[in-house]
Amino acid sequence: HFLQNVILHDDFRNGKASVNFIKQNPSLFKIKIPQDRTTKITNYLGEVIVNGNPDVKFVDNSKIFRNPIVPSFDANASFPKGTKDLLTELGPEGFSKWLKNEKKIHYTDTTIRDAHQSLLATRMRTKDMVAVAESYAKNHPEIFSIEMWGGATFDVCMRFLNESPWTRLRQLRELMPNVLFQMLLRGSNGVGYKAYPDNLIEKFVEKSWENGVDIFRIFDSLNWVNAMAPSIEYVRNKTGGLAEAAISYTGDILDKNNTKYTLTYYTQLAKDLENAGAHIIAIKDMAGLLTPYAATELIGALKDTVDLPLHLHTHDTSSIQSATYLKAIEAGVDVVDVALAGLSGLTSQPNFNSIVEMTKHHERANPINITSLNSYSNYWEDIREYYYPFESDLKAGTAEVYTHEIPGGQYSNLRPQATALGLGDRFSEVKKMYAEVNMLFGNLVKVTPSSKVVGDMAIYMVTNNLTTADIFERGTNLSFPESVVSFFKGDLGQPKDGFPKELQAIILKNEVAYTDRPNAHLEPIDFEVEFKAFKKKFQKDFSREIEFEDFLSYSLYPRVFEQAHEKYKLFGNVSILPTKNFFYGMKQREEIMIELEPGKTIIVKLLSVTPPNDEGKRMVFFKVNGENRFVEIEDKS
Ligand code: 3PY
Ligand code: ZN
Repeated sequence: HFLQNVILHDDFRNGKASVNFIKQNPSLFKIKIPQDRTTKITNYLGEVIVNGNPDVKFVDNSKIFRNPIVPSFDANASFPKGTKDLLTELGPEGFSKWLKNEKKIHYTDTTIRDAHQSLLATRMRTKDMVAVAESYAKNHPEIFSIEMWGGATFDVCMRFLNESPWTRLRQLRELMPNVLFQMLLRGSNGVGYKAYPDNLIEKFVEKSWENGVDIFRIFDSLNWVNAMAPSIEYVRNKTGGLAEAAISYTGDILDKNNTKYTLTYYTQLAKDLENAGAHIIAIKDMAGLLTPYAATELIGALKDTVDLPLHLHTHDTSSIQSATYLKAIEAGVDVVDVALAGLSGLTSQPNFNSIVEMTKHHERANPINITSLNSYSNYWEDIREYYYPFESDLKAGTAEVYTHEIPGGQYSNLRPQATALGLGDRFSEVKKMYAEVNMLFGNLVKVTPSSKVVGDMAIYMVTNNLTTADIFERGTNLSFPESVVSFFKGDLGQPKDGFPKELQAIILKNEVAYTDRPNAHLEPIDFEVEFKAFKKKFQKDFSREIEFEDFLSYSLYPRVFEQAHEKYKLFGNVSILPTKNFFYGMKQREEIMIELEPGKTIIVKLLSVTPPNDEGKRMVFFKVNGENRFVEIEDKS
């Protein structure tokens, strides 16, 4: 720091320092021990300024960002009563009955979970959600639920944003205490891509509830009830929340040639889920295949079969899914999933704002202040700009989805994935192969993680120029993607009608498949022993008391957690940075405010960046609260 004071002194910088420079400037010895957090955050900024954020593959320097406006609200007013208050009052069973008896259509807002998962590769940062949360909860307490957790958000949060998913949940809960929070749970796969020990899923459900989740949408990527039943039970036994069990929709019930996923198949599935203890039935149309007339049939039949409210989810990949909602609403669906306009459409959910307008004079209309709702869409439209590197670049809806059946969230990822593997020009082949692999694998329900297995195989086959015939002829000599082998072993559970036997033998070679629950092959976690070991390993680097929730993150994603932790040690809490600076660093002379903690804000200005020295290092000069500082960053270019 003495050196820092010398280098940053005006006389020294202007070449006016004489031999007496040090003697004449006793202030050089006034060394202020740097605030650890400030050092870390300037280290992060310096790193991104010099080397870029490794997650941002290209930077558009001409991009001009707008300033997102949070619609006004009364900070001193209490929160108007919403569905969360109703759940507390009625309990899960009573709430479920209330919902079923409601005449008006209800809305789940997916903007801060599935919408950005499906449009922006799940990169939405907590800060941008938190900024608008209280305003939204106060101005729109009539919203049925906010889907804000689970699915891919859990690991992406740690992996790419260096945030804790638990902190996101808690911060939002505090700012939105009146509206139900909803998460997506992949049944026995939790928020991961593989099976976990049952007692880990049980603890995860319990802690999710304690931290703020109310509705657990539970699905299984093969519609296997055995894989969903334990999670339904955990929600019922360990929480006061709602178990919403999902039937994942695939194929077309109106197609008479479709003998596998028929209307009867779905109604039976719904009945089984009701018997397993569900409070709500979700129809999870992850690829957006439920056509309007199919919705009339399906919703009608489900209402005749189960005594539970129905909650419809879709993706607008085809661009006609608002017609499906219209038909579903006419047929009596209770809740539909929508995204605020600015983050709706294409692979995301249908447009909330427009659906409200569409149903305005309908007998089931839910009166929502559309002018206000539009102002929230505008907020997200402006926020979205900051995430431009993660846009999938899909320009229009596609009717191909009915052929390839790729889920919305996967579809928007598949093109960048294919491009990264050098298959950019062969994306049509990848889509075609996806459909072919699906049939090769016996016509599957395709949703995370089974959809990933099909996608991996499709990419593998296109990359290696393999045909279906090749798989049967040369398969014993091929080494298949790990996810494919694991799937055929039974690691994701059992598909309807089992695995195609000949193919299974080719893929597994000498490995033995099993037919019971994959979780049955996993040792339960000894929480006491393992949490202790975890604390011992990580506590020293934590600036706060380590929590059981951290241990859950680690248990679900050990490597991701460790890598995030390494970054945390270097950079501290980067979730406090404005999104622009988190992704793109700072421009020269740019000045930003960073709130280190409530009431403690620092002002950081970027002064200059030196060319690399002999060791390839650059010095990045900042002014922090009026005081000069620099960090030394290795230029990796
Ligand atoms: C997820 O599992 O993340 C999904 O959104 C599946 O549709
Ligand atoms: Zn979805």
